[in-house]
Amino acid sequence: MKRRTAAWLASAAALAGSAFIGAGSANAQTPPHWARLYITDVGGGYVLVVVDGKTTYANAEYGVRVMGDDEWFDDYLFGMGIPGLTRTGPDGSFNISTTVHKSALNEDWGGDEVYAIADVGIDIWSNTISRSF
Ligand SMILES: [Ca+2]
Ligand SMILES: [Ca+2]
Repeated sequence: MKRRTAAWLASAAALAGSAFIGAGSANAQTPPHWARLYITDVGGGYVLVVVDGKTTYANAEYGVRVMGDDEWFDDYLFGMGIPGLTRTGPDGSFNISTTVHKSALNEDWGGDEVYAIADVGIDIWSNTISRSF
């Protein structure tokens, strides 16, 4: 019985391994829509928040919501972009930034998990940055 469990575990691990390789090669393809969040200290308690990405929508209006990830309800922290004015480029790419005080990203007790949603008609989720702001 023990031996059988070990064999099962080994094949499960092998499956997990191949699934991981599969996911890796899928990621090698550039997805049609993506967004990336960057947060950089600029001194005096302020940080530069940059969101860039790419969509298939050219010259499309968009806005960005910077969010705090929580177990039950994610908090809206602040927005970026001017309605009607902020648009993607002719190739569907976008890049937006703002400088805020760190306290704007201090979304809960202890460590904070911050991500962005670029709204281009569809919502594009960014990576999450975990840090204590
Ligand atoms: Ca949180
Ligand atoms: Ca915090």
